Amino acid sequence: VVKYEKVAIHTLTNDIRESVRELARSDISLSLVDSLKRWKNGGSPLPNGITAWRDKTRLKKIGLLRNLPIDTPLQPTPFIRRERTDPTMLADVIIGMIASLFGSLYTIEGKLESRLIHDIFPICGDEFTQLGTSSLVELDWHVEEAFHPSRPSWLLLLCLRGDPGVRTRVARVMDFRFSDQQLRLLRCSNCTLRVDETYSSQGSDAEFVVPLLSGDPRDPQIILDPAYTVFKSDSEVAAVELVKRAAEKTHTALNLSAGDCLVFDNRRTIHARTAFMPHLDGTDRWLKRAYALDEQDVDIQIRNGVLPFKRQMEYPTL
Ligand SMILES: O=C(O)CCC(=O)C(=O)O
Ligand SMILES: [Fe+2]
Repeated sequence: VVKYEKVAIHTLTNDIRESVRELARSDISLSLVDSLKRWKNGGSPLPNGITAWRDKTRLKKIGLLRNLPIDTPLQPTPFIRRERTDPTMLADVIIGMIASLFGSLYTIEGKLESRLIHDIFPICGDEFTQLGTSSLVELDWHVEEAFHPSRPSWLLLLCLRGDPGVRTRVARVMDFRFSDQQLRLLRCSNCTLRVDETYSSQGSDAEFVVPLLSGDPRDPQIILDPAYTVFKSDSEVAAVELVKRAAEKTHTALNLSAGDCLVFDNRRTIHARTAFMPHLDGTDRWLKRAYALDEQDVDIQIRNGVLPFKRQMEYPTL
């Protein structure tokens, strides 16, 4: 058993796993958003062990919940973009239930894939991109939906089919050590971000200026997405390199296997993924991905789980 000191880990017993499967099955015929609304009002029906793990995850900023129920038998991993997976997969309900423990399950308007639960598998043609669906290249350090002021508070990745050769890497800002001079550089660095290709054309030519490091010095927030950054100066390049070096030194590398749900604070950690060989034959790695927004981070109306794209962009001052 691998021990990760920076990760809150909880493994379900097989009995609890099966009771969670039954709970999800009883909700599978209803819409996910409706189920979550009911849970929000009536409290989550998930067992206490899972809510206790959620509390530890909030403190540690990274959590791993193991032995969750997933679909059996599991269909072959798709490898074509938007190849619809079964719309009522058990795994969608499971990740939605876990996400709702951390906040509101939501997505951002304008994404080409409009569903609340995303499928992440290597896509034929995306091998060398910096999208979650890449494979042959390392996915560089980033936060999810970096450009958006209502970027996810929490990111969830539920593994349906693992690949023993792949590592998801997560680094907490709280573990970074910088000199005063470096901190000054980071605190006054902005990133100019482009909107990535998972969005339709409405926002694609827009640029968003975001602070790299912001907020309470004892609990700083980070925004990083080098692949979509338009660098405006050498000092911006230096600041991003500094953060990436700190992440290389302090990160936790995890290999996800079927039934593992990795959760991390998307405002206080950055993440990356190692390169791997895609087979595009139905056997590839397959994750479900979901975004959760903290009550306190919701500053705009979410309707049916969709947060409007266009808004006045306001960030904390540096
Ligand atoms: O595949 C992974 O482990 C992480 C993927 C990722 O960063 C993403 O989909 O945003
Ligand atoms: Fe990501």
